[in-house]
Amino acid sequence: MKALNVIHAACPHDCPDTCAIAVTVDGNGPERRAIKVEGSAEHADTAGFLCAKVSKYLERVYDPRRVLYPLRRIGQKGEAKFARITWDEAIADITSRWKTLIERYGPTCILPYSYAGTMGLVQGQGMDRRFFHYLGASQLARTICATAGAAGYKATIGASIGIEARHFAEAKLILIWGSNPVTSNVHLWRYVLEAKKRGARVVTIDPYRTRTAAASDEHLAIIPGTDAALALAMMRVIVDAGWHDTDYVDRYTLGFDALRERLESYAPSTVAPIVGLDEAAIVRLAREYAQTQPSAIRVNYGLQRHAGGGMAVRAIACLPALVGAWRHPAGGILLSTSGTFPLNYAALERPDWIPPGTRTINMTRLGEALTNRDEAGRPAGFDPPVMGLYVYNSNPAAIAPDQNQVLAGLRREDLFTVVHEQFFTDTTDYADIVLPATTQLEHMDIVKPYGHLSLMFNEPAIAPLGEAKSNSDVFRLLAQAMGYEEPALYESDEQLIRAVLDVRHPWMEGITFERLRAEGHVRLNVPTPFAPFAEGGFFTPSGKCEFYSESLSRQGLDPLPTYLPPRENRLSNPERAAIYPLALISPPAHNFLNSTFVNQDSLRRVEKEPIVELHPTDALPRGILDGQMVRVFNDRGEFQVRARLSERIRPGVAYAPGIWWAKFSPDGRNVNAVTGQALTDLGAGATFYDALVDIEPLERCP
Ligand SMILES: Nc1nc2c(c(=O)[nH]1)N[C@H]1C(S)=C(S)[C@@H](COP(=O)(O)OP(=O)(O)OC[C@H]3O[C@@H](n4cnc5c(=O)[nH]c(N)nc54)[C@H](O)[C@@H]3O)O[C@H]1N2
Ligand SMILES: Nc1nc2c(c(=O)[nH]1)N[C@H]1C(S)=C(S)[C@@H](COP(=O)(O)OP(=O)(O)OC[C@H]3O[C@@H](n4cnc5c(=O)[nH]c(N)nc54)[C@H](O)[C@@H]3O)O[C@H]1N2
Ligand code: SF4
Ligand SMILES: [Mo]
Repeated sequence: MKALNVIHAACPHDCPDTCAIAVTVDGNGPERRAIKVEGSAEHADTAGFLCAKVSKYLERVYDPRRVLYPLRRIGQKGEAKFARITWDEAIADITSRWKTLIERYGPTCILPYSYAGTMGLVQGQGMDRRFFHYLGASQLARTICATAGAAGYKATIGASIGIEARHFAEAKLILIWGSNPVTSNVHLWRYVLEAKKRGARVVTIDPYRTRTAAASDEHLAIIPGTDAALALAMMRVIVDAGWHDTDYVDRYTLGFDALRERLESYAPSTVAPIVGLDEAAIVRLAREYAQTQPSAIRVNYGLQRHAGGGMAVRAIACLPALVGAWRHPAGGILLSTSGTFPLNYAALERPDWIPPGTRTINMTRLGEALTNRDEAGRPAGFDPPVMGLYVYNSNPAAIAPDQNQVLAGLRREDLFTVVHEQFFTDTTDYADIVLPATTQLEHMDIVKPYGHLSLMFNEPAIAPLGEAKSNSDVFRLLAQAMGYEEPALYESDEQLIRAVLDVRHPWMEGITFERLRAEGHVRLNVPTPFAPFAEGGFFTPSGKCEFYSESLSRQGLDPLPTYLPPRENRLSNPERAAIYPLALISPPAHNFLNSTFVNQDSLRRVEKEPIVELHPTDALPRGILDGQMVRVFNDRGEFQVRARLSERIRPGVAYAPGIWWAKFSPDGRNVNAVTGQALTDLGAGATFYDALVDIEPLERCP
């Protein structure tokens, strides 16, 4: 008799959908194997299907090329030559090196580097935080993805709370703004299709004709980084025509008169050449937005990765309050649902252990931190220098901007680098010690989504493969070898989950460890239907939607929404554009998840190879033919890819989907060789898509 069982898992990846996964296992104990993963039909938002990537998760789990044992470097940094060692040796090596470094430089010479390899609260921000807080390591500002928009949204709405995904199905007009849900949020797209079936119109605002744009009723190909100007021009049209909801504005917003004055500078005729759209298209969009209810905006990350990314989200987030869209559950805006979960992060992470005055290093500027040089090559003043780097849940050699500087830092002989990984990535190539990590099927966790409203439980389905250990297990071993006696550093994964759930809040009532484990997923007790701001109640200091923000003003920032142009753009920086005329964007490839899955053969075969798409009018004068190898370059670096000519991209913009591993790229570099470390206006976020380049053929055609 076979012992087939179905286990509740949750997708760990950095994707808003956080799917409920049903894992079928065969057998028991260490021999138990996972034989099938499926989307759970019981979870309303997962709706019984997984994306193309995670449907193949078992290939990842059982890939023979996984890191399965601890290893020590025996070659040069970057060579990826290692010898197997035991866990005891690895832990002793790491902690003895750290103790020596701490004695000489103090604990902040150690820098943890992690992002969203797993979004689980235990494995992503649990024991790791406790351990490094206790040790007194440098704090890492985790800015690589979402902080610009989060800050802009917070200044306006007060917290990352918005329309519940399922209500998109009832909207009559949907604006998909700087987002590509067919690729990056496919379970939301299902609701958009449902709305379309019921007659809704869908408009996508994106410089590139993505799968989403192509499936929309209208596509507005905006110039990258100019979205705030478009939103402000829409507001100008709406207010001039008196189409705003004066009752909603009077009761639930702050600063309308100041906003109206600000809009003086954003006439559609002024904005049209900035955003690269016809004046008539702007007016039409504004009219349609004001006159169609309920209207839902899906704003996402594409438009944040520019100098003014925070203000762009802030300007767009003003729109629903102006027209009173929030009155209906299907009206308003959705950036992220993460602020809807009232969890006890202080109990989970123990920020009270951070020694006062500990410095914070911005993860987007890793190159600068590791080389102790700024972008211009001047001393950057990190004192003490970063001497120990511990990487987990991230692949900075591939994903961090200004790759050449990052790699120069990782190559430093005197930098002691530990990388805890599932696979031999671009980053493990530079490690002194590589540690084997478990996958989601091998450890326990709960996952808080940012696209829906259920907490998700992940039961370990199988025993760890080889000698793999979970992040939390490794930190317990490190704590022991460091000689730490604090009992909270040894709590179990279950205790960590109980700690984060320990809150008194009506939305969390009855959501216990036992219930999550038994049911696999539990929706927050928010009112149904969820219309969070139908009668105001914003989470800002004033309780209103803040067109005018006193808190931004106190930080010396513009209190009103404004357009801050990209740093690298034809109009804002004509000198640079004369040398590097093309604006390069590098959004996610359909079959990868950031740099995860690039090494999975079945998925890489679909993506084939790294490419850059450019418009024929940009390709022809450069002598670039379809299919030819080209060099994409600026003063930060260069990478080689195959050119694809296409009218999907607007002229003047180039599109290089990511994030390829350097080792699968023709010249050992990827798109981040040309991106920069400059930060966004709000939230100190990354500006990956604010990068001017030029492109030339590698070999001229005869
Ligand atoms: N398949 C897949 N899914 C993913 C990921 C993945 O790598 N692959 N990554 C996950 C992660 S970490 C994230 S953060 C999200 C990202 O998911 P999205 O928010 O969808 O982010 P991007 O794809 O970066 O950008 C969305 C779109 O914005 C466009 N864009 C670029 N610049 C601008 C601009 O200035 N204005 C406007 N209006 N549009 C612009 C891009 O062309 C792109 O099509 O997806 C998650 N889901
Ligand atoms: N040019 C360009 N660069 C970008 C972006 C872009 O759009 N364009 N997008 C940016 C964005 S939005 C993001 S979010 C970042 C993403 O950057 P990262 O968060 O670094 O994401 P991944 O590339 O997916 O790498 C995650 C790594 O964690 C590992 N991992 C998974 N689970 C575990 C675990 O349990 N334990 C340990 N120890 N390791 C684990 C995986 O094997 C994988 O190698 O990249 C950014 N970089
Ligand atoms: S990556 Fe996103 S869509 Fe795919 S299974 Fe995970 S949560 Fe679902
Ligand atoms: Mo991200």
